[in-house]
Amino acid sequence: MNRRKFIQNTALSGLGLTVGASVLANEIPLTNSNTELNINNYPLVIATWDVKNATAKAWDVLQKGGSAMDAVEKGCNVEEEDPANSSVGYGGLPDREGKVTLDACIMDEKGNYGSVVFLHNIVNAISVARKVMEKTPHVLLAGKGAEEFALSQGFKSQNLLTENAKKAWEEWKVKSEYKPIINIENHDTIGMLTMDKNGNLSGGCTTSGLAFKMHGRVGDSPIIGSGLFVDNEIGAATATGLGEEVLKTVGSFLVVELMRQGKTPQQACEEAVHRIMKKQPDRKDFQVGYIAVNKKGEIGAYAIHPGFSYTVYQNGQNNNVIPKTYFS
Ligand code: SD4
Repeated sequence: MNRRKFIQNTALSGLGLTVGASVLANEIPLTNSNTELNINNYPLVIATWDVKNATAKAWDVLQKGGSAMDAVEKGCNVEEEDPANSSVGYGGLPDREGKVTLDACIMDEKGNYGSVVFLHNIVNAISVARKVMEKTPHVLLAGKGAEEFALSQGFKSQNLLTENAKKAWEEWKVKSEYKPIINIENHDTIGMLTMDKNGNLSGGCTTSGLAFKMHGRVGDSPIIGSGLFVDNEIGAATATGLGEEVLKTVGSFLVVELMRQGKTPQQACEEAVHRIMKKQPDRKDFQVGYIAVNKKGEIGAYAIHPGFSYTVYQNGQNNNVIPKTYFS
């Protein structure tokens, strides 16, 4: 879905937001069959937003026999390097001081996790997160330390602020109002889940975070259990949208745990959104979207508002899909 479509969708959603008719999760019967493998469903790649180039790259890695971990890293790199994506890597919109700061994490089928937060000057934050996972005794590096570690691993230092992003920041500074607009200003964070030909899962999430955030702000995307969670016995989930709300409900972990209890990926994503909305049913000014996959290679997705989409590459087809939403 392109930017204009988002603007249209947001305008439409502003005309009449009503609570969607989806069934409350506690009324959904448990299925208990989420852990059986179904070879017809994988390999597969699923990612937040319309990121067909990224899912195609990940699919290509899987087709060549690559691991789910390699696929997720290479797929996410595509968006990090694309200056047209204003929520990720090079070309990401800066914070209110004009600095582009990146958050990313990665998780493999063994439950290993690596993360970087508040990283400056390095395009491929997800690859640095993988190095943290593989080469250090830690799981999360922040700021200057993360940058120094990246440089020690051979990553190049680069100014991430493009002319377009600088211009957007200068325009924003005129009013300096922090009102992230649903689906427009802060979309395209890439959360990607991959399942290789053996049915093993990995996931990654990479972002420049919310545009014009406070300097030092870190969102959900690099935090295990919030922006991403992978449990190779059960499934995986990832999030996009207002990170503060995902963090408060440990959203991705919640989705995976709900699948462990027998819910389908779709039911689990819906329940995780309902947990957020239950505490603030009348608040309509923010977006959160989840995508999930279970061990059978079944997928689910759900968001608060229309305007969210995800991309799935499965059975040789790369499709952008619009999921159900809480508000219609
Ligand atoms: C954050 N969740 O930093 C991210 C933003 C996002 O699409 O998902 N944008 O809060």
